[in-house]
Amino acid sequence: MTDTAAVEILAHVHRGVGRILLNRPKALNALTADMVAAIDRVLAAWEDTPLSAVLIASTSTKAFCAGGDIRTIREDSLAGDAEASERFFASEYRLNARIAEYPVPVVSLIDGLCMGGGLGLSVHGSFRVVTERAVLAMPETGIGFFPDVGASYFLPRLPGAIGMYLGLTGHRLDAADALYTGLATHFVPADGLDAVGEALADNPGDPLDVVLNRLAGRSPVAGSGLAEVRGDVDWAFAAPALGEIEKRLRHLETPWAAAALAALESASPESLEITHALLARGRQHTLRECLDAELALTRTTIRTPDFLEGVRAALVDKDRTPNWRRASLGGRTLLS
Ligand code: QUE
Repeated sequence: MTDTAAVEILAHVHRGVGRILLNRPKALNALTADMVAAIDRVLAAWEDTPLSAVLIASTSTKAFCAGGDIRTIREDSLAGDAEASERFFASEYRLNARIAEYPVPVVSLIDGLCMGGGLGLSVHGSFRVVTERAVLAMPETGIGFFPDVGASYFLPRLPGAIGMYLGLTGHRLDAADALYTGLATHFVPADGLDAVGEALADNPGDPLDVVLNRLAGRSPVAGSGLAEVRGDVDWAFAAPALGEIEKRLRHLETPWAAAALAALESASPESLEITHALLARGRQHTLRECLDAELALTRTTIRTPDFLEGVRAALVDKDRTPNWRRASLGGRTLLS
């Protein structure tokens, strides 16, 4: 671990509660290989420590974690260093699996942006607390990638066709939507987050769920915009093929359907094909199987023109006008 990485992850134990703080605020806590390795080492060491819970949180009020450090993945791919990317994804997905199987409850405190790799850190744990500033998304089809970090396990297990909708369009959820889908489990106002660790330490005999519920302000779950369009989401996104999803969205003629269509039209057509196939079959597989399938997919995906172009447009030049290899849907997919 380099000195820089040492400060990008802060970890300590206080009164029987472990706390891991993501501390790379300038990059919205995008996960580097060193950060993944550091979190994994901390969790491995704490497996033999009697803790009541492990908290994962951020030093930034803007972001919990914006995802993986895909800028570096792109640079490694362009430099022909596929092994570096392979090592990154393999260790990131191993960490996702460790969190899912961890003997101590893992509680993520999501204040601000949480995308991709940030969801990988949080959703596989026991509880996800969101604040009024939380924004959750799986936006990978917009950069020529696909929803990974176990998304092929957790998205198909969301109610109805919500997971397919989120994975294909990258739609952003607020706190109310996140609670509605189950991606979040509890609401705590941002100014109450600092009290979570102490409350867990003060009540070691109470179920974590009960302690977290006591800290909740008025839950905003009733205000979920996603709940209001749920019928249309389920009808459109349960269609058996991408072309059929688009046809149903066109048929609906609602503002929500128009926005969903626009999102599909701006995403990488190849990413949409891969994502649809991946999510359609994820429900039959274990988390480990899903992570293995995703790891295999990363090997081909990071070399595609759409991935290099998508990361360029979103994160390097920031022009947000990717020139995808294929103009629209239809044709072969990497999975067929
Ligand atoms: C899709 C992604 C990511 C993304 C945008 C997408 C992602 C990621 C970042 C990101 C954002 C801000 C930063 C940064 C990275 O954006 O994984 O370093 O400062 O890390 O559409 O998958």
